[in-house]
Amino acid sequence: SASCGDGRKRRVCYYYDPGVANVDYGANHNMVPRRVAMAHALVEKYGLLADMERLRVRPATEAELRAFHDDAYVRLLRDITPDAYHDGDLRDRARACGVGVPETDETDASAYDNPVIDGLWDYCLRYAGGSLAAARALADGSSDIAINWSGGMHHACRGKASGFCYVNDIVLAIQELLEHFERVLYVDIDVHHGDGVEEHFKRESRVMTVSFHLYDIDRDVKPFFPGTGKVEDVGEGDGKYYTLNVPMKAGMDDERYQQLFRPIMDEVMEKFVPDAVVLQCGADSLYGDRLGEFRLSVKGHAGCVSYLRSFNVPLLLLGGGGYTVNHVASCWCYETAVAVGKEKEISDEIPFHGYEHYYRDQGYKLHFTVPKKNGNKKDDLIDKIKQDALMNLAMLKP
Ligand code: V1S
Ligand code: CA
Ligand code: ZN
Repeated sequence: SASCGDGRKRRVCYYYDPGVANVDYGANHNMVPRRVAMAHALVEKYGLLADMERLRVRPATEAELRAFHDDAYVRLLRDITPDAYHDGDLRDRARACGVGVPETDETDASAYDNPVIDGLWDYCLRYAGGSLAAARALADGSSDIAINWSGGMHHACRGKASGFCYVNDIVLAIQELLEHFERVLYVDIDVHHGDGVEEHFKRESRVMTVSFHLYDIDRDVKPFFPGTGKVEDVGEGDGKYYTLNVPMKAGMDDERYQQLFRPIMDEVMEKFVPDAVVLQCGADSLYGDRLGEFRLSVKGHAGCVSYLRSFNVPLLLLGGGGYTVNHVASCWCYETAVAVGKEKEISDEIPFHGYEHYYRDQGYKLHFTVPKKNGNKKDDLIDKIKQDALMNLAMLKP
């Protein structure tokens, strides 16, 4: 039984399968699924499992994946293994689907975004199965909040892997929610644009997608991945204005992020009135991330979770990016505590849990510190982004 600031209890269910934490993208790869095992070990040691129901679920089925992904791609994911990749035909099929090593370089499979990894199929079925089960727990009314930190793979397309994502568990979960709820809101606080989810629902008025991300076309080298998500992209046809993009500059801190997040989400909640909310909690928007360039603290990031939780609408919490693994684990553990309403009760001292050595640089504390940056506090850009976003929202029928 979880109580919280607003005094209301939430029934929380939680999916964790060690099978999704033990896959290896390769030695040089930024994506380290072990971060989910680290988050889980903290959740367990802080005693949070007692406040949640643990989801034990079967992996997704091929048929379930085909609710979004095309047949040939599903077959490819099923058939491809590091060994089978030597087969010329399979290799060509894999490359056509964004999986494996591009033509130019045969030597270092680990240096590419979506490598052919051991246990790939099993990994995909399990993290997708977790998100589907979590969606069902909300749909059947048995939970108020459902959590799958191994999900949130927002870049995967119908027939193509992209940005470390093979199967788009978010699209699958939203489709499941649409069977039971009239309107579903998707919110994405990963530092990258949630392009795969947006693309699929951009013509749909029953799903509103909102992504906050780093977007910088004025870069000298190349745009920040994936290069999409400008504020002018608002959806199409019936779905026009049911897509909202909030592009931000590098260096966003807690204060400025919340200056955008809260008023924008207030307006979205008032205009769209969702029956369920899916929050992709990509932790690469935290300070010190190996890929991201924002400066959020764990509390700043978790502020988004507690804010959306306070609307008392069924809430699905998913993972996503996050490449400084100790920060990621701190963040998702703390957000689990927010979900059950115990964030005030968990100690800042990292308990012994087998991964404590990762926390040496942050003094074995759960919360790392974000150094203050001296600079212009008054930031006109924030007002401009906020105005642009609110103008798009004003076009939504109330
Ligand atoms: N930024 C970035 C980045 N870094 C890598 C990378 C680094 C080392 C490796 F061994 C393998 C890959 N890839 C990228 C980006 C993809 C970022 C994906 C973010 C995913 C998410 O957090 O939103 C959700 C889980 N890829 C690119 O920039 C593409 C390339 C254009 C450049 C890098 N090469 C390796 C592929 C093509
Ligand atoms: Ca995002
Ligand atoms: Zn990301």
